[in-house]
Amino acid sequence: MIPSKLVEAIRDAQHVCVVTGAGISAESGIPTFREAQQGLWEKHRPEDLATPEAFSRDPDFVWQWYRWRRQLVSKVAPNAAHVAIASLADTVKTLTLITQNVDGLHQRAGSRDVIEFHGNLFVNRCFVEGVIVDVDDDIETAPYCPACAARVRPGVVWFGEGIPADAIQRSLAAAAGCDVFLAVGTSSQVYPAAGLAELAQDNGACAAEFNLEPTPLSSQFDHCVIGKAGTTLPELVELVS
Ligand code: BJW
Repeated sequence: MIPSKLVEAIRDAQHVCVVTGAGISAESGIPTFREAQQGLWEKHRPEDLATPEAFSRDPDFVWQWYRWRRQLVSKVAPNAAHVAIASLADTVKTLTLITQNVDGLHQRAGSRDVIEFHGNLFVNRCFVEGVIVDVDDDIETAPYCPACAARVRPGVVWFGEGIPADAIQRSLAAAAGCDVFLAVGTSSQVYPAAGLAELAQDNGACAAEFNLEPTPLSSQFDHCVIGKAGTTLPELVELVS
């Protein structure tokens, strides 16, 4: 059930800011972070793989996890929730889309100018210098940087690493300047992304959460819509249009 006050707020909004997390890609067949992982990875906590320390310790093991995820993402398609956000952007005056996901599914659904808060699975960087490198990434072991021979890592943001400067600046500005803030399919446990909703509310925005279940921040949102994003977001877009 979509609250009518939320529909009205979106209709009246000059600027809607949307932050998405792994839950929006779940209906495409991509496992979320804090759900049980599949097969080889089920014994490993993603938090233990998504760190520079884990890569330093065993680059090939971490590389194989990301290679498995690249292969998985390549086989799936955007779902109704990704499509709904792309069409919401055509309905409202300004929409800023910030995604914590690294899978590129928003872009494949037609969203433009997506802010990739935690990087992109299909970009590779030198582990030492951080520069983007063009390497064959469909191999079992972490490649070597063509310039300095350090190992090559996925171009994503791991725990303890800073958010890309352009992404954080644009996201802070969008959250502080929007009238409506939507958090979709995120457990709201990872910062600074989870703090954007509070920033938006502190600056007067109406904030709503779309999730399968309540999160640690649910009580702080103005509205919580429980359900699958692939169902609730198309409903929202239909009501707003
Ligand atoms: C559905 C659904 C359906 C399912 N429909 N819903 C403040 C307080 C405390 C700690 C910190 C703090 N500030 C920073 C920290 C430390 C840390 C942090 O947050 N730790 C917490 C865990 C406590 N943050 C960082 O380290 C960040 N860096 C930083 O702060 O740097 C400072 C710095 C500055 C300058 C120099 C150096 C440093 C970086 C965080 C990076 C996170 N990286 C990862 C991996 C990315 C690469 C990869 O993909 O492998 O990002 S971890 C992982 O978590 C990934 C995700 O983007 C992120 C968020 O997860 P998400 O998307 O919320 O997924 P889930 O699985 O948790 O939730 C899915 C949700 O969907 C669930 O709620 C389901 O119910 C729901 N769902 N199906 C709707 N169909």
